[in-house]
Amino acid sequence: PHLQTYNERAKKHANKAAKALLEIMEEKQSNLSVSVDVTKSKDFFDIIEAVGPHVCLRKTHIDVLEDFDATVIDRLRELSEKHKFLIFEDRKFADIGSTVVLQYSKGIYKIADWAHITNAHAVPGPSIITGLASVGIPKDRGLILLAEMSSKGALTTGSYTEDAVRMARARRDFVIGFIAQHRMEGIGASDTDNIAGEDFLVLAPGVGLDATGDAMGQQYRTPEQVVFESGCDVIIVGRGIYGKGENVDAREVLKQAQRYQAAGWEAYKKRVQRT
Ligand code: UP6
Repeated sequence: PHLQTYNERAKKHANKAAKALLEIMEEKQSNLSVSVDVTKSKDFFDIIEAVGPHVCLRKTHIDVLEDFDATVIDRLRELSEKHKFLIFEDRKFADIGSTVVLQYSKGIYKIADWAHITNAHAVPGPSIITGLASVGIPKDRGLILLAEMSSKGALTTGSYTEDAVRMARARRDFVIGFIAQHRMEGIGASDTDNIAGEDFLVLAPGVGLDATGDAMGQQYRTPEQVVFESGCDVIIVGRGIYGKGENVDAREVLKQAQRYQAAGWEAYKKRVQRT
C-alpha cells in the first residue's frame, strides 16, 4: 500500500475514520499531524488556529490541559470542521476491556464523543480492542495500536510488535493502523492468514528536522527518513513546531508547520511517484 496514493487507499478503506483521514491528506496535501502538548488552552488554540490549514490530523493529550472545560471540546470540534482535520486523542489505553470501556466513554473527557481516532497499547491482549470497539464502532471511530515506540530502550520490538500486528489483523474493522516507525503489513502473518489488501496506516512520532532527540529519551528522524525510507504515512510533530509551547508566537508556529508539511509531502511524492 505504501506505493499507492492516499487517494487510491481511501477508496478501498472500509473504516470511515481511516477513509476520511486519507481523503483529507490528499485534499490538503498534508501528511502532517501536529501534537499539541501544551498546558494552557490559550496556547493550545493559538497553535491549532495557526496550523489548522496545514495539518490532516491534530493530536492531543487532553489530560495535560490545566484549564480544561467542556467549551474546549466545542471549540476543537468547530476548528476541526472549519479547517478540515481529524482529531486524535493520544490516550494510550492499556487496561482490561471493561475498564477501557469506561475510560473511553465516561469521566470528564468522554473521549469517544469527539476523538475520531484514539490509540491503545497491545499489552493487555485482544480484550482491549474488544472493549474499545464496543464503544468506538457504533460511532465510526478508528483505533491505532502502539506497535513500536520512538523512545530509547522501548520494549516494543520483535515478537511484541508481531503480536500487536496480529491483534490488529484480527480486528481490521476497527484497528486502522499503528504508531510505529516502519510499515507493518504482513508482519507476523502465517501462510493461512489472508493478508491480501491489508492496509494499515502508520503514524510515526519522533519526527524532527533540527534535533536528534531530547533529554528524556525521545529520538527524532526526519520526514524523509520516516515517510520515504520507512514508508510511514503520517508524521507526528510536537516541539519541532511549537518549541516550548508557552506564549506561543503564531507566526513562528505557522512557519514551522509549513516547513514540516512541505518536507512530509515531498517525501510522500517521492515515494509514490511512478516511473
Ligand atoms: N509519542 C511519541 N513516541 C511514541 C508514541 N507517542 O513521541 O512512541 C507522542 C508523545 C508526544 C508526541 O506522547 O505527544 O508523540 C511527540 O512529541 P515531540 O514531537 O514534541 O517529541
